[in-house]
Amino acid sequence: MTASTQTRRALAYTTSLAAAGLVATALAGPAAAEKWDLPMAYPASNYHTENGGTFAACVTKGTDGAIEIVTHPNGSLFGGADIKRAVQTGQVPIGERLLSAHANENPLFGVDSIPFLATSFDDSVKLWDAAEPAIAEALDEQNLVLLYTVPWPPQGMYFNKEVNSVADMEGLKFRAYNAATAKLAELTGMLPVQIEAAEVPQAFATGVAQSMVSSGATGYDSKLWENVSNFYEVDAWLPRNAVFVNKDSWAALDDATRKVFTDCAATAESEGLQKAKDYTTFTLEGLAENGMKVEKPSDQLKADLAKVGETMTAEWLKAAGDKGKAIVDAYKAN
Ligand code: PCA
Repeated sequence: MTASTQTRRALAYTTSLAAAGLVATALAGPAAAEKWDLPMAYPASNYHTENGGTFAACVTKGTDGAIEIVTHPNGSLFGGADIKRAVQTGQVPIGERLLSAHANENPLFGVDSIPFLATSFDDSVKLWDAAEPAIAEALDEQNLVLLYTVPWPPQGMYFNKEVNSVADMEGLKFRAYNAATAKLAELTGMLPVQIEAAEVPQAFATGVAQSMVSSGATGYDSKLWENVSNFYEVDAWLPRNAVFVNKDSWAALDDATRKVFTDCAATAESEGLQKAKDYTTFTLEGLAENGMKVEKPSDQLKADLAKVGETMTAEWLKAAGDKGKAIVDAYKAN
């Protein structure tokens, strides 16, 4: 039997069911389920992804299955670099992405990657409180509705040798994940190459990268101990992942459904923050247990990086203009 014969038979069958009133009955049951694919860039075992899964289940349950959100971890549906555009253009209705990876579109998206501005979870929350309205507005201008954000743990530095100063970094191949990390590499004499988290294990295994700035979380997720030996807790900043919805998809939802989304998002934001804190300790211990040296930076390294931070802060303030300055001032005033 050919495919088209099969289709014709199926149609004939459906028509006869409809005639019998059976299809109508089936459709009048629970509201027609809509499947919303949610692409994510990080591994399934990472807390952002798990938290997103809980959020997805919350919406699916809260809407009685009318909207079923299905998460796709580790860049499996869209690579990290493509997720935001996929949501903007409506290829998918919802997605999760590292905000600062888009600082090239709008410097405000990089507010959470200014070195040494907000270096603890508490300060990260304070900075986010100051920044959120402007960022939500910037996303809105790009056809996106911001739902929630969750920070990554404080960013430290990974090396395949002991490093006690910026001079020790000279010439290393450095894995970058946004404009700030690439800039940091440049200012420290390293050679940046942009690599998504999903590709990090391979990049280090093949020698494409020898160092990076990231959290203990991503080093742990990537089993980085197989290729690097040292992690320095420099606490440079805490970047955030954001979950956002395509504005047209959002506009099509009724008020009750939107409330389910925003309630689930509020829970995801607070539970995600706690998960981030828990995962910080768990993964730093995990790196050490697997043989890495996990330690505070030397005074020299700290002083060298502070200088780099000053340069980067000045550059960000210049790029982000009045809106950027207003956020930093509001943050500092609190
Ligand atoms: N992990 C992500 C972003 C920040 C982090 O801690 C990464 O390395 O890509």
